[in-house]
Amino acid sequence: MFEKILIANRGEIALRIIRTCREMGIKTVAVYSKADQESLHVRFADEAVCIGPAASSESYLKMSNIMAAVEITNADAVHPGYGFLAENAEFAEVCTQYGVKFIGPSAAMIRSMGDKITAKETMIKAGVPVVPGSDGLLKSLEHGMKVANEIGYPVMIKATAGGGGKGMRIVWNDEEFGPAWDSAKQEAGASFGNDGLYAEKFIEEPRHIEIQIAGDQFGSVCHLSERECSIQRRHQKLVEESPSPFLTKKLRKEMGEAAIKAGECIKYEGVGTVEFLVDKYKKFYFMEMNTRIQVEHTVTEEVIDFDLIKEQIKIAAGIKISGKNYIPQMHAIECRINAEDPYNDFRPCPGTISSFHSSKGHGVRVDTHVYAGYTVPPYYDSMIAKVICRAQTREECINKMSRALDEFIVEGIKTTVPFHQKLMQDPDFRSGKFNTGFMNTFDLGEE
Ligand code: MV4
Repeated sequence: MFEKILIANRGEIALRIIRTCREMGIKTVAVYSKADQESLHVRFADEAVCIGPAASSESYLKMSNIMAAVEITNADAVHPGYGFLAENAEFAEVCTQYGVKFIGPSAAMIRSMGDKITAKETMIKAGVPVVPGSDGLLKSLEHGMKVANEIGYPVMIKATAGGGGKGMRIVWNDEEFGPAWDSAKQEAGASFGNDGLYAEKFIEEPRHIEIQIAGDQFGSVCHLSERECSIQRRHQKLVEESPSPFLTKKLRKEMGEAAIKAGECIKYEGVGTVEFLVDKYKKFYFMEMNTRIQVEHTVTEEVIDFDLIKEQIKIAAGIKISGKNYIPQMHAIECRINAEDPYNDFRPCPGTISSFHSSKGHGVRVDTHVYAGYTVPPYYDSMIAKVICRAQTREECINKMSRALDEFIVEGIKTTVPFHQKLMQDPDFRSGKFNTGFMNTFDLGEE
C-alpha cells in the first residue's frame, strides 16, 4: 500500500480524498495556489506545498510544479481528483517517469478515450451499441454532406477531441450543413488544437445515463450501477441521482453488461464511467467514457454503500476487486451547490461567505470545503458544496432533499440553493419525466 499520496487538486474533492487516505492510514500532501492558502484541504493534509499563483495554468495545471512537490515530499502516488490534470495523458506519463503511481488508468487509456472517434471504434469492437454515424473522420465538407444524407437528417457534427459540447452542431438539412461545418471546425481547432470532425444521427430528447465501472490490474471489471444525469445546463450537471427513474430492470442489466464489455475490452484499470445517451424508445448508445473519478461519484457511494476513492487507491496499489456487480439498494440524489446567481443566468458569484450552516440529519451528506468566513475565489470552478440525500424511495429522497435545502444556509454570496428548492417541487422532476432538454424550459420564476 502507498505511504504518502499527493493530491493534485483543490476544493471538496481534495478533502474527500484526504478523508479516505486518513482512514486507510496513508499520509497526505496537499498542493495549493496562493489563492487557496486558507483552504481546508491545506489544513487537513499532513503536509502542504504551495505550487504557484492563483491562475490554475500557473498552479494546479502546472505539471513541473506538481512534480517538484512530489519530489520534495517524497510522495509515492498522485491522486488527480477530477478536472485539472485528471484526464491529461501527459501528466499520467510524467508521473510514471518519476516513478510515482498515477491513481487512474494508463496514459494510453486516457488518450484513447480522449479521442472520441478512437473511443467509438473501440466500443464497436467491444460490441457496445453506438450512435449510427460516419466511419471515422469526415475528410471534407462534401464528404460530410454525403455522409449526412446517408445517415439522414437531423445529424450532429462533433469534434473528435471534443467534450462539453464544444465544436458540436445540430444540422437539419443540406443548407445548414456548410455553415455548421465551418463554425464547428473553427471552434474545435481553437478549443482543442485539433479540428477533426465526425457525424452522427441526432438523438432527440435523450437522457444522459452513465454507468460507474471499476477494473483492476488483473483484467477483472465490474459495474456499480447507474447515475441519471439529465438535469444539466450548458453541459454542466446540476443534479444527479441513482437509480435512474427511467431504467427498467432489463435495461439496467443490459447497460451494466455493455459497460462491463467496454471496460473488459480495453482492460480498464481504475474507476471510470461509461456515459450513454438513452432515447425515448429506451434504446441506449455509448457517448463517452470518463477515465476519472467524477463529481457525482457520491450518489453511487450512497446507494451501494461503498467508498469509491478507497477502491481507486486499492486498484492503483494492485489489489484485486471483488468482481461483484452492484444494484442500488436505496435512492440517492445530489444537488450541486454553486456560487452562482440562478436568477441571473447562473452568473458566477464569488466572494466571502459571512455565515454558513450545513444541512444535517438522517440520510443527509454534505461534501464541502467551505465555511463561514471563507472567500470563494473567482479563479476556479464555482461549486462550493454537494448536498446528497438518501432514502428508501425516490419520493422520500426528494422530500428529504427539500428539507435539507431549507436548512442549508449560505449568506454573503448568491448560490444555486433556490434553484434546487424549486426543482424539488417541480411536477415533471417529481414524476421522473425529464430529459437533457429539461433546463431549456424550466422557469425559476421571481426572486
Ligand atoms: C448527442 C446528442 C444527441 N445526439 N449526440 C452533449 C455533450 C457531448 N458529450 C455529447 N452531447 C450530446 N450528444 C447525438 N448523436 C445530444 C447531446 C447533448 C447532451 C448529452 C448529454 C447531456 C446533455 C446534453 C445536452 C445537449 C446535447
